[in-house]
This record gives sequence, structure tokens and C-alpha cells, in this order.
Amino acid sequence: MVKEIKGSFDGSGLSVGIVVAEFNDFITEKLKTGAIDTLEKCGVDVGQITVCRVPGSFEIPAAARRIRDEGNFDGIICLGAVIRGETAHFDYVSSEVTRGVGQLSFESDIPVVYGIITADTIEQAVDRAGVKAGNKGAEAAKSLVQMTSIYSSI
Ligand code: INI
Repeated sequence: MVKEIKGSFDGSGLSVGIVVAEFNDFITEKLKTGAIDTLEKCGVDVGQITVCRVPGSFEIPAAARRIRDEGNFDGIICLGAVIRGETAHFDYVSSEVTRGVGQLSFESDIPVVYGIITADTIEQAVDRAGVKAGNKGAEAAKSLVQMTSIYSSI
């Protein structure tokens, strides 16, 4: 008989950190709201959610690492929006935040999930923050709850 490990979406009892970039906050606030709504739907107590605001997406991995090191969280959600139209250094910021969150996720005992929008235009970013193409913050929150359950089953 094959053993199968499969995550659940029961987030009751979890303590969650959310690191959110203030840059492009007209987008990132929607991601934050989507993430918190989804966590609550999964049974996470709102009093067990801590939001840490950082200036921009570049600062997300370092802040998330400190939150991880603090030791009181079951998982961390990283939220930001990097928009190509707005910066010549789009490629640097987007690749650094992606690399940093990925590395932190890989080296951490708790799940660290990626809810960073990297978009060519403001319209694309708006679509991915709840207008046409779902809400990346909500998706990240769902993944977080699922991954905490998977980690505890492995
Ligand atoms: N930060 C973002 O989160 N999104 C962006 O689109 C962006 N642009 O366009 O530059 C951005 N820049 C700020 C960066 O993340 C840092 O906060 C800044 O460089 C200070 O380290």
C-alpha cells in the first residue's frame, strides 16, 4: 500500500507572519487583505497573524529571516509587487526578492511562501491582486496552510 502525504487546509492553531512591501501599496494592500481573509477561512485566529511592513520587495527576505529566527511562527507569507513599467532595475529587484525568498524557504523548518507579483504593467499587477486573475496573496495563504500541514506529516 502506497503511503501518501497530502496537505490539509485546516489552519487552526497556526501563528502566521506576513511580510508586506509598502512600495506599490495600492496592490500590496489587496494582497494582504486576500491573504488574511484566506487564513481566517482556513481557521487561523486573526490574533495569531502578525503583519510586518517593509519599504519595498527588496527588503522582504531579510525581514522574513528575522521573523523566522524569532521562532514563534508556524509559517511566513511574503507579499510584494514589482512592476517593470516603473523601474529600470525591475530585473534586479524581482530576481533578488525571488532568490531571497526561495533560499529562505529552502533553509527553513517552517514554510515560507512567495506572494510577490512580478508584472510588466500596472494592469497586469491589478489583475493578479484580485481583479481578473485571482489574488496572489490569497493563493500564497492557501499554500502556506497546506505546506504547514505537509511539513508536520512528513
Ligand atoms: N520595490 C517594489 O516592491 N516594487 C517595485 O516595483 C520597486 N521599484 O519599482 O523600484 C521597488 N523598489 C524599491 C526596492 O524594493 C527597495 O525598497 C529599495 O531599493 C531600497 O532598498
